[in-house]
Amino acid sequence: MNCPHAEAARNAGVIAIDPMVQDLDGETVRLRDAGVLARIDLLGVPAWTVTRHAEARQLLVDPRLVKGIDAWGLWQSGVVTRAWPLIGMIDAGRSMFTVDGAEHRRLRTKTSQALTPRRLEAIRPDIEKFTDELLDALDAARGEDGVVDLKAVFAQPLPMKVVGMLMGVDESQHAMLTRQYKAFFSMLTPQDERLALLAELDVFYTDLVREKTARPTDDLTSALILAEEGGEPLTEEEVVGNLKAMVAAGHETTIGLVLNAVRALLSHPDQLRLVLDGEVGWDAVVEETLRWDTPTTHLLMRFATEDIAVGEEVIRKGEGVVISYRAIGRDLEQHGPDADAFDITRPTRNRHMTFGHGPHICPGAALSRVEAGIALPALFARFPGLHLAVPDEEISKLPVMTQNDMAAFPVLLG
Ligand code: STR
Repeated sequence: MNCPHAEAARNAGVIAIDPMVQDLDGETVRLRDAGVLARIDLLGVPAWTVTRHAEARQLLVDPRLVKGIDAWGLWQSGVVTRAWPLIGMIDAGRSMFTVDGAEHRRLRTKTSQALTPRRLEAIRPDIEKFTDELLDALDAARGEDGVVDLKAVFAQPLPMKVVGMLMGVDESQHAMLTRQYKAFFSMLTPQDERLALLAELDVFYTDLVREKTARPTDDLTSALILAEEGGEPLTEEEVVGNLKAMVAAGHETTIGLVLNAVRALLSHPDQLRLVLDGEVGWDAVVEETLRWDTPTTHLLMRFATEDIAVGEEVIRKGEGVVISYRAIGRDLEQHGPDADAFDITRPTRNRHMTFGHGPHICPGAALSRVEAGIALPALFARFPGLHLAVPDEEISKLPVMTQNDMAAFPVLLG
């Protein structure tokens, strides 16, 4: 029966997340105002989201919330299927991203060990070399009007080169991967195309894992294949799952970090001065950008295996919970009444939770800090007159629901 009143009552207080990302700041404030836990609608699918630092911190270590999609009531009942455009964010194959508990530790240990700050020192020179090459490419890519897209020529290829080198993905495949992930994340991609490209990527990664099984090299993919002494090796599916997660995560999120930092500095010249004069370090820029303009807007999803009370609300068994990192970064209780301001001198700038918390905390956090920590100072040293080629308001976001990504970032190199 068509009953508009019942429909309205059901929707009261539900915030529909805009797939076109037309007003990210407005949406973030609405989520924050809606409470610790907010009801959201993700393209017709209901979920909870946690919008506050303190409660997210608790939920992220709560073993009653799990990542495996089988615990989701809407999936069990067949309401959510592979036809839902966000399904690829959750049902991404068995990997450290989708498994909890002891099995999760088994899947994750080698990766997190390979990405410690100490181990990363070894690849710092490679990252510096990639950065220098891409700065040359930027110089050469200047159009007749002097405009160049900092995203396409610099911020996008750098993380791809780094994660490609780590995982042993040949350079010849980087452009293909960039294209596929762009289509994967975009809400404008029809779902059948998205499922087809995920299937193509599965074939690509499976072939890569078979090749590394036959001829191991010194990359992380080969290390994931080889068993620990006396330990159980990961299955092919598990290695493929981890590889997919690493490439997708390492690539997409770091683009956002680097570009959002540049954008924040160019639109806050006083802050840029502080760094260029050496009064505040680049690490402060990186941390404040992570807090203020998080690369990941919403992280999908965890599922309640029991009823979980949070403040006044109860997450029922089987319901899904999203972590809204952008809102969490703007938490007034955690960061003060000026949480919406970009301020690299803010005392709480390091006390953000943008990499998550608990067992699934981002294993690539140190890597992204190294990448941004090299890329940003090198960019401003090489092009001290760098500035936006269009007014800041004209930079458009990509229609990507979960990631904070822009379509292009036109700059003049000065
Ligand atoms: C993309 C599709 C895929 O094949 C595998 C994964 C697993 C890791 C996910 C990734 C996804 C999407 C972006 C994520 C990443 C982990 C970190 C990254 C969610 C679903 C973030 O944005 C934090």
